[in-house]
Amino acid sequence: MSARPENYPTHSLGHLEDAEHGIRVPVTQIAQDDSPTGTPNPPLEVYRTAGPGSEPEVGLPPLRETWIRDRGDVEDYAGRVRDLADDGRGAVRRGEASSEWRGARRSPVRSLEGRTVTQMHYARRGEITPEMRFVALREGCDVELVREEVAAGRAIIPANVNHPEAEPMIIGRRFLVKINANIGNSAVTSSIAEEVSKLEWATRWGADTVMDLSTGDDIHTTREWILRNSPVPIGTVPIYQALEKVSGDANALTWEIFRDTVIEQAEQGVDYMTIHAGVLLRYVPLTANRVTGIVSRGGSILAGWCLARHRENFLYEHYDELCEIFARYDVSFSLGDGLRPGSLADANDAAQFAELDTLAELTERAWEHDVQVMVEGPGHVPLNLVRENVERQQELCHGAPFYTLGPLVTDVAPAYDHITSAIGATEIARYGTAMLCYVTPKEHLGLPDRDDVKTGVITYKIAAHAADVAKGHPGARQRDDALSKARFEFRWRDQFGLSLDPQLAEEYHDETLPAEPAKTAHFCSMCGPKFCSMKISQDIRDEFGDEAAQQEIAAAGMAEKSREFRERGGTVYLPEPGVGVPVG
Ligand code: IRN
Ligand code: FE2
Repeated sequence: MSARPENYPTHSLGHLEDAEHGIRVPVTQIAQDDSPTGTPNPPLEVYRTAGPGSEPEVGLPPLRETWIRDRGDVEDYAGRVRDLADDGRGAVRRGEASSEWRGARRSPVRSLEGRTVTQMHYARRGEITPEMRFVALREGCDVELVREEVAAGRAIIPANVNHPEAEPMIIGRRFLVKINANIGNSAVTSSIAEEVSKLEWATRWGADTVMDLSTGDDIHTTREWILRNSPVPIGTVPIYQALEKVSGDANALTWEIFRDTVIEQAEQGVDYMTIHAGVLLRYVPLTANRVTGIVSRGGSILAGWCLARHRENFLYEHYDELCEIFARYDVSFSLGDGLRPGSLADANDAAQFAELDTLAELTERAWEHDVQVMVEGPGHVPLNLVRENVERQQELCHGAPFYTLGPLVTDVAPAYDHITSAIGATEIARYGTAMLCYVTPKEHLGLPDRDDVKTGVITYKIAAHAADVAKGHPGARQRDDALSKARFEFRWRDQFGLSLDPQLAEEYHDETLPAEPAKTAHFCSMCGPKFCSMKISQDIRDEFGDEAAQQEIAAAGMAEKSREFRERGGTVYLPEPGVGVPVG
């Protein structure tokens, strides 16, 4: 097992421990130097999703396997994965042949007939699972809060029983804001190993979940490799694979083909699936006068299907069956926003909000099956209309987690849409969105490469974190405060180490001040030694002593000003000399 390289020399792998229940949560420990005064600065422990590292062909250790089996409500069975491999349905067979899988081949599990194995089900029965303990430790909160929020549907822990490798993660407004990175969205990719390396790359920079949007030939095998190597929950949009199975002919799609695809993916361990069941036949005409029509891929496939057959969306019609399948594996719904606006002009329109009404109905129907749900949201929305989106969703869907794609707050900046969307993402998360789907600089233009993935993830980490701070989330500002202190004390290396992208911060610094002593210099290249505000502030502090002494000086200064004020007659508006008496 190769250990995952850490981001920076001051970073190391640490653990939060719940010894009583045998649960260990990995964290990144960031070491810090002492302050110039000699005061030690304790290492900072920060949230980490990169997992322990794996060899792609072997996969990660199945962390949750015993937790799942000890509950005694799942069974092994042959499963469709094997059936499919035997019946020669293209993708699977080709995939099986091209992979050299050396890890343990597990047969899939599912719940015993009639049993529900969702985290929501246990939570509602008052049971605390190891998964709940894990996320509580990770979030630094009481496990009872986790159980309550999951039971009420206000948070989800996407945790398919066939994805034992995953470290449990919670999505809900009472918890840290999460971010998702999409990988693998082209038919012309890249080897499977490359997809795994994209996954590692995304989690290394802090993705909390990853969606595999692969559409290529080896779709099944690619997903298998991703799942076996993923320490974070994996999401998919099964309609994409279903469409592949009918060679891209949307009219040929049927419920049966879709259902089989869902089961196939559930057996592999997909933790949440985007289901565009809210695109109803009668809503499609509402998009006719839009500037950008239907921009959701899944949404347009289903709208096309509904129109061609003039029938109701089969996902809506068979929704309860879908719930029953999800309940047996603990797959979470990510209710797709197939009618989300694709431009500022279309934001908050009738089509979007009609679909949201249906997503609210579907949320409650899933809850009747104890199936976990989050609801997807836009898109493109002007800043002044962003807040309404999350408030409306939260009200209609009774607090079910909102998961939004940005939104972009302007359409004028292709190549910078990670920024236009991070502005909307920060705003929407601040008012309660639980997870943000990242947008990369290539949005609307092309496929993201490694650099774009990194830029997208870090941009979204910033949005999520800024929202956590604005929400007053307990402890959210710790890292900011530590970094600010390091900056003020000219502990350059700590400043880099505490930042989201230590290497780049260091690189930028070194561009102008490459010499090693500059890392301890009490100034930076922006203002130089003479004009550094931090340096001047420190000099002031040195001259006037500690905080108490400064307060005394400040108090004396204030008293003096107050005396002056009274002596001048005690009016707030003072006439300029020689101008005369003010009139009003
Ligand atoms: C998130 C919120 N709204 C949409 N998303 C994501 O967009 C969704 O989860 C998926 O990863 C991606 C593409 O979805 P469509 O275009 O098929 O709806
Ligand atoms: Fe867009």
